[in-house]
Amino acid sequence: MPRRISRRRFLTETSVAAAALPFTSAILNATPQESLILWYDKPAAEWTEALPVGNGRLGAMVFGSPANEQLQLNEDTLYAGSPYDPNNPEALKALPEGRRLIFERKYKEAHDLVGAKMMANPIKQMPYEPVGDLKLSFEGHDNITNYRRELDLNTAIATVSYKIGPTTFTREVFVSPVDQVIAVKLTADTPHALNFSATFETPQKASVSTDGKNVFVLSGVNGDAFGIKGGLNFEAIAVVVTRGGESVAQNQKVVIRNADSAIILIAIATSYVSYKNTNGNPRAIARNHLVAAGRKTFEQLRTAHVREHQRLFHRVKLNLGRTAAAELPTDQRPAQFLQGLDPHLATLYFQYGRYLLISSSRPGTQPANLQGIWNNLMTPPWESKYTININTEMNYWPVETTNLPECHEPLLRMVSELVENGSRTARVQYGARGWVCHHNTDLWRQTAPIDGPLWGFWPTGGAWLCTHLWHHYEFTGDKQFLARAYPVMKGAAEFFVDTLVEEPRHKWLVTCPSISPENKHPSNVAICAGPTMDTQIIRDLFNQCVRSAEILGTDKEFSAKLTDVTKRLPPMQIGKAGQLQEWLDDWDLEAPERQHRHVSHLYGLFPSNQITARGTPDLFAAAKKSLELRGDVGTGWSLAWKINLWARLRDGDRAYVLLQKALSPVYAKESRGGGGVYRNLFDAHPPFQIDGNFGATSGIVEMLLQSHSGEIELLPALPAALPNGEVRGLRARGGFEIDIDWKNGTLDHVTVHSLTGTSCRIRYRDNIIDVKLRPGATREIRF
Ligand code: FUC
Repeated sequence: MPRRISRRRFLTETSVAAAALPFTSAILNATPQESLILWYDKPAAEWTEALPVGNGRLGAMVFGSPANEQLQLNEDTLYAGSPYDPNNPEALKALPEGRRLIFERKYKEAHDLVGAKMMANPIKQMPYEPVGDLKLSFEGHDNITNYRRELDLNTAIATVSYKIGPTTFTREVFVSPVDQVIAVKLTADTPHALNFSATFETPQKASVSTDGKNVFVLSGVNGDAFGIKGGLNFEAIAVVVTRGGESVAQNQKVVIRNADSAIILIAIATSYVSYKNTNGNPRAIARNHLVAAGRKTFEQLRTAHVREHQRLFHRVKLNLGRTAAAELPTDQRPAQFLQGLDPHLATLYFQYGRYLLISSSRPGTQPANLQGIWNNLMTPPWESKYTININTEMNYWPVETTNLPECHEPLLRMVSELVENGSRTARVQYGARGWVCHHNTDLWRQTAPIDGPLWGFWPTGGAWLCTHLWHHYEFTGDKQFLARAYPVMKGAAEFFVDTLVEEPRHKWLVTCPSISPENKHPSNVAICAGPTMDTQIIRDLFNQCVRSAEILGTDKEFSAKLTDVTKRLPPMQIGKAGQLQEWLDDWDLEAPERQHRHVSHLYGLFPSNQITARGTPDLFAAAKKSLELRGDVGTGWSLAWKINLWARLRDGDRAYVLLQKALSPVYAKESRGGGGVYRNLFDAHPPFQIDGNFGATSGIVEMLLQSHSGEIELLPALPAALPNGEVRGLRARGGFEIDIDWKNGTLDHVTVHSLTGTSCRIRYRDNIIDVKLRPGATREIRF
């Protein structure tokens, strides 16, 4: 069980640390509640200004307009389409020819062949779709004063308040993970002052009806997409309960007159049962949730919601100092951060990442997709699905380190769900055993190569996802979990045992055809053999299989096979500029887009541990050279990856420069695009993509704590801009929780708490301490 961090202890220590900080008075006045709020003095004018709430399954974006409130609604299984089979039987026939062309270096011909014969049909996967909007209209709420809207990360509640004359109107919104409803409370502090109408609107094929005088219902079917017919029904039901006043149904609306307060509970469900079953009964599910929630008072719903949120959220505390800038409306703070005046924005952004993960990925839900669970468009960018050549993995980079292992469950479950369709793709398209997933998947767990050869002909996506199974074990030590995960990892490995082929020059075993994600080599196509990232991922997968089999006491023969194959994988190579080669050939300097956003070959440095300062110094220097050549430009997630990479390269100041870029306001006139944040601190690719939020949260951890090289290293990349601070409750591999306090750029002390681990080695700079601990025990250490 994770340790509860006592608030008293944290606050006491905060006050102590504050004495060393330049911003003493501000810190001493701060309470945790005040310090983790996004707030604004205007309603959201655009979707990326609205505030996200969610329980992993249901999401809402709260706009906060006084006269016309809008809650844009999502349910995480509402994708277009229905179970489908996109595998292309032509592919197997074309495979030998494709390989021959690549090994003869006829890359353009190979690209054309792969494009014509080997891609999925349809060539796109299904988009994630919105449910619609809850619309509340308040006549006469135009001349308002004292406007404020906020999202409190400590309670996961969005609030709007304003005054009309002497009356204060408030709205509170949360999405309960306990009771599975979106709950809205509207109040006015003058009796009978609350008048509004409520209804649903939607871009879906759907109808709105009322039921009695206080219920309204949205019933619809999902969309068709790319030739695949929709096969899901969905239903959203809202019930309005008023205190004082009355409610009547009128033209698909519920109208509330002269109430003191009103509560709206919304339940939403689809007929999705699994990736191959759409026979659920959304009406029954939604009604059951509403009936059960309706038995509780609003206070009871709220208390249970807050308690469950805080159970996860409060496991980690971070204090990087606080200045007066932290009191500004949130959208004014990025500009201050860029000037070095608002270190607390880094804390808020770090905790926002944790908040967004808790709100978009909980046990039993779908994993967080490209937009988490928040999407208002029927045709969202990249279908708002799962791009697994970086984006989905990045979503889960902070999940173990920031003490949210439960939130990993949706992704880990998705990996096991990919096995069935992935085995079909392996068999049909490659004639291979095991399973494979290319660079994307969707609700229907499709695995075939999509989009086109430049993006999609990449067989290593499923293998990368498998490394998350191993990481979950590394952090938790949960052997029962490993026993369930191992067959999934083994199946992914089997695919490569069957499909790796000998390249002609060195006789190394390589993937072919493949790509180094989305980056063209000098032939102006991406198709190639054995890109460095593939080999790194396969080496991880094979090693992790061998270690798992050892731990589980199974599969000696298969492990021996994997060990043999591993010896024949290409080594990582250093090219003519001293860089880590992205491809088998030393093409990096001649590649058409040398500053490409994907830094795939640096997978070996982060998230993997194949390249480390002490273990592989030459490769470490080469990886640094590669990152220098790539430059600091990039999309939101690219900047976030580079924060983690510079932290692994032990350059905290460069990591901090990347964090500043990641936090530049894209809404400011001078912004030139290429990463940044929107007003609601959603990451901008642009457009909005949530991976950058999660990647930055992970990057901040990597500045403070790393545990990938067999030891727990404290403050390995502390930026000069963050000389004083404290963090509580980060997790390290081996089953430990770590608290770190630092002053004037130097470690003050560390507290190690064992969850499951019994011994660890702790490093601070060149000092090492070996620690032995019983599970459950805590030790404070000064170096
Ligand atoms: C990959 C990236 C794009 C984008 C998309 C969702 O294809 O190259 O930049 O993030 O995924």
